[in-house]
Amino acid sequence: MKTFETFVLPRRARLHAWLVAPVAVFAALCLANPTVAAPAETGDSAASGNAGPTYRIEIHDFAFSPKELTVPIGTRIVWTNRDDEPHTIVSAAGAFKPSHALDTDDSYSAVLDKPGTYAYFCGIHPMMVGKITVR
Ligand SMILES: [Cu+2]
Repeated sequence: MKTFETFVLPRRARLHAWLVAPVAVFAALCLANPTVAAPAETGDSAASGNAGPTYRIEIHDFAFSPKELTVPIGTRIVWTNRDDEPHTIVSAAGAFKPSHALDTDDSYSAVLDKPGTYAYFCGIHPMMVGKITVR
């Protein structure tokens, strides 16, 4: 069974590569001029590049819970499969990358950084649908 970490770490590692160079330059500038305080560079929002909140959607008995959700711009949505059956998360409009098949207790996340309505479904069981409104 894949864990949440095996999914998240490679993504973090890629993001880390994006962040390291500018952070290193900024740190060098701060060392050269000690009156400028260095920002904290640890923590989830710094590492992921999104400062928004996190909302969780669970999959129970072939249904997303909550099925509909309204969230602020920049929210990270984390879906977790609590069924014994695999499920996937697919954006109806291709607004985010489809998930792999989630095993039991496996999670998938996407950051929704544009306002609008995001309809999604399970690619294995297309009758499983959900909707997120971002504003
Ligand atoms: Cu499914």
